[in-house]
Amino acid sequence: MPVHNSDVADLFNEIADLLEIKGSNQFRVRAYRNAARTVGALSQSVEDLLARNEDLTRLPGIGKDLSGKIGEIVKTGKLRLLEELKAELPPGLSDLMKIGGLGPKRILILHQKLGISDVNELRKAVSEKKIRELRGFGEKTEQAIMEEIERMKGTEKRIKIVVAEEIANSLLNYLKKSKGAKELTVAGSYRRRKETVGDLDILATAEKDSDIMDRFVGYEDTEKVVSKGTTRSTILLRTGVHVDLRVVPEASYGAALHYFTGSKAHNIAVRTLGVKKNLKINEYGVYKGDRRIAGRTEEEVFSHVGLSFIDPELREDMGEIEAAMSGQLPKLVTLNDIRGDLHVHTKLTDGRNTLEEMADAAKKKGYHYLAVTEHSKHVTVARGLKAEQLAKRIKEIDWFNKKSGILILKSIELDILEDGSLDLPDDILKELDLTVCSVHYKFNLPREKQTERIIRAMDNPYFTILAHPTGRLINERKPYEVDMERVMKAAKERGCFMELNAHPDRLDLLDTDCKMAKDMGVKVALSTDAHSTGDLDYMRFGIGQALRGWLEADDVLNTQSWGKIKKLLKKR
Ligand code: DGT
Ligand code: CA
Ligand code: CA
Ligand code: ZN
Repeated sequence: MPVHNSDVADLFNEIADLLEIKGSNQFRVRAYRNAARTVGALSQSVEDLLARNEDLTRLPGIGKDLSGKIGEIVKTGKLRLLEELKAELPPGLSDLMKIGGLGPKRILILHQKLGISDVNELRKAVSEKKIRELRGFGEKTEQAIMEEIERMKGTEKRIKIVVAEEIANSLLNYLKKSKGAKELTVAGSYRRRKETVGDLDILATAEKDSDIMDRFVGYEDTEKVVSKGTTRSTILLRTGVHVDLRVVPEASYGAALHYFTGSKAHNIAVRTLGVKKNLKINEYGVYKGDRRIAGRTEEEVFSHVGLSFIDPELREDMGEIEAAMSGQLPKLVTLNDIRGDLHVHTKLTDGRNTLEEMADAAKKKGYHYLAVTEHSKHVTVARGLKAEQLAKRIKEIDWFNKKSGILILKSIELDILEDGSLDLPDDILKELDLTVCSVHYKFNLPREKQTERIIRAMDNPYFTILAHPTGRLINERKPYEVDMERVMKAAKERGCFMELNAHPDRLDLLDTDCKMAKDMGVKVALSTDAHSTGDLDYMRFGIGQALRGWLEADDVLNTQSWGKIKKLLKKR
């Protein structure tokens, strides 16, 4: 399994928690927390940096010791220091840190006075009203702790689509080799291409004598077989992911696929339509009285309730039922419609490949153009470009375009500074074909200020595309506070565009924002933010998200020819 930056950050934070519970030196605690933050916010994976022999001590807050620890995590997937600390303390103690309002000092008291070592014991102590007896706690605190425990339920980490895909593909490849296996599909949120999934729901059909269930529970990455039956089994993988396998009769396959693809809200809406037609719809089929009248394919299920086929990505009960009924479903954008990528990095800043290599890879995809967008100078960790360096890059591209079979667009990923100005002066920006503008720091401005900051940046005539417009990093950083509707209105007025960043750590715009952009007539740039040639393939995740946002080819900027885009830009 690859080691993600978030894994490293998690381990460092856990160490900091345990050190704090132990009452260790505050500087030492803070060093781990800072390192966790640095690694969590990096745009490149530390695994890749190390593979390229990069010196991690170049990063802020990472010294020799911590850089060695990162190496240890990447190599072994764990940390000896953490194991040692855990051995000294009860295992559930660090989970208690996740409860808001419970710092390490209080956890230590709870542990010493009441012997509490995990969330369950804490819950028990709360219900027995024991917490309020402790000095410095009281009834109010006890109540607050209870509310926090309740709130924590259901906030377990969901896995990113890119990780889910890796897991699903190897498991499917393995299951395909089962004796007598026929259909094999991953349903659930995975099939709806959600940006994260809770668990994987696999559906299969198979011959009577198939060994698919035995094979499933024998999968080598299994940590635990949760349950095993003839038609349904559940395993827990070492990665912490639960997988269900259901083997269904062929006559029910379409009904089961529809049911287990969900979403739940969509299913309920479809079932309600069925009830109006006196039909019962469940995972086994469509029934008139006791008689099954359909269920072999999803199309059958839809057509019996008067609907045309609805793509899985649309099944959220967000208007798709009404649209399917009236023949108004969108003609969704496809990967084939994409003519170029408008946000990629190269070796000149923090990318892994050269301009030539990126251009070659884009050409192989059949792209007509590629905008190369290095970081601007404010991003010092990525050695962002100053005006002179950008000028040099522009000359290089002019030369390159004479001989290459793909049009390289002159561009840059410009930092939006705190006051809403752009990171480089207009006299160099005017030499570019377009810009991609980003918020990379000061994520915690109040909503009003953040909104103003971005809109002020859009006032600059050289502002073209707002990159990763929410600033979130999935499972790592919340979106910043911003009034997206005002931002889009401003983009519309000024002829700017919104990016849907296809990187699986980002995937913003969100689906609902895509819909808003479409409704407002603001075109969306679907870009990968590639830092290597391989990353160009992230476009498929962007397409998934675009479909969830109902986007059609014409709603997407980079389905257009460069000539057409240039005309759109001229409107500024
Ligand atoms: P996840 O795993 O949290 O990312 O989301 P899903 O959508 O994959 O949900 P999951 O795994 O709990 O269930 C898979 C599908 O099964 C779900 O999308 C719809 C269907 N389903 C599950 N429970 C119910 C239910 O109580 N009623 C209905 N109508 N459908 C359900
Ligand atoms: Ca699921
Ligand atoms: Ca499930
Ligand atoms: Zn970027």
